[in-house]
Amino acid sequence: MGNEAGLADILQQARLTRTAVGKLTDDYPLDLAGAYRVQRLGIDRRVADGERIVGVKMGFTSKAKMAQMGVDDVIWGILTDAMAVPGAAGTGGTAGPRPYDLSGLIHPKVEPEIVFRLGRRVENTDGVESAVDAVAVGYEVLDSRFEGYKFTLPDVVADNASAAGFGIGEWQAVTTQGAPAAPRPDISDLPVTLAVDGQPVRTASTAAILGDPWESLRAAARLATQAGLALEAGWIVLAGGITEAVPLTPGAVVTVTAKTLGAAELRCATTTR
Ligand code: OOG
Ligand code: MG
Repeated sequence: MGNEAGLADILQQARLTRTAVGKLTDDYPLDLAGAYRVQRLGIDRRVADGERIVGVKMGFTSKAKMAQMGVDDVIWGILTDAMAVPGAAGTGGTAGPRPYDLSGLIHPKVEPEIVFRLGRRVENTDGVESAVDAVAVGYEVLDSRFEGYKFTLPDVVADNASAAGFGIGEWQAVTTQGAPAAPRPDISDLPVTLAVDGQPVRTASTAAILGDPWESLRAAARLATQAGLALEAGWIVLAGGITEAVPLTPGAVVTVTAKTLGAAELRCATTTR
C-alpha cells in the first residue's frame, strides 16, 4: 500500500509540474487491481483538494484507440469538475468562453466522444440504459503523464486513463428515462467528424465504440459493479474515443460533430508557456 501511495505521488508530481515520467511498470510490479488503487488514491487527493467527481470515462472501447495506444482491454478513469471545459456547447454570442489554456499540460491530444448523463443512481448492471436522461456529442482532452504516451495497461490505469479535460455539446434529452422496456435513441451508427481549424482530420462512425456506444455504458456499469461503486445521479459517462486522438496546438479550434447529436467545440488559447 505504501508503494501505491508512492506511485500516486509520482503521477501527481508529473501532472502538477508538467513533467512526463517513464512508465511505472519499468521499475515497479503493478497489476491491474493495484493500478486501480493508485488511480483512486490520485482522485482521492484531488477530492481532498476540493475537486468533485462528476463521472467516469471509458477507455479503449474502439479498435482505433487500442491500435493507436497498443493495448487491448477496456478500462476506465474518473472525471472531476476541474476537468470540465466550459462553453463547449457553444454560446452563440460574441462573449464566448475563455480560450482553453494548454500551458498546464504536457502533450495534450483531443478525441471525439459520445457522452451519457445519468438521471438516477446506478448500483448494478440491470437496466443501466434506463438511467440515462440525456446524450451528447463531446470530446476528451488527454494528457498522459508518461513520456511519449508509452504505457502498459496498468500504467495508463494508474494514470487515470490519461484524463485531462472534457467538453460536452448540447444535451439531447432521452425521454425514455425510467422505462426499461422503452426504446433507446439509436446512436449505433452516427457519422462523427473531428475538425481542426475547419478542416476534417478524423471521421468515423459511432459504431466504432464496441459496435454501439450503449455497449460502453453497459461496460461502465459492469466495471463499477466489479469495483463495488455506484454511478451517481447526474454523473456523466464518456463512452470512449471514436477515432485516434490528435495533438492539440496553441490557437487550434477543434469541432467535433455527430449526426443528429450536434457539435462540441474547443478553442485553444494562442499563448504558449
Ligand atoms: C488513454 C485514454 C483512452 C479512450 O477514449 O479510449 C481513452 C490514452 O489514449 O492515452 O480515453
Ligand atoms: Mg477518451
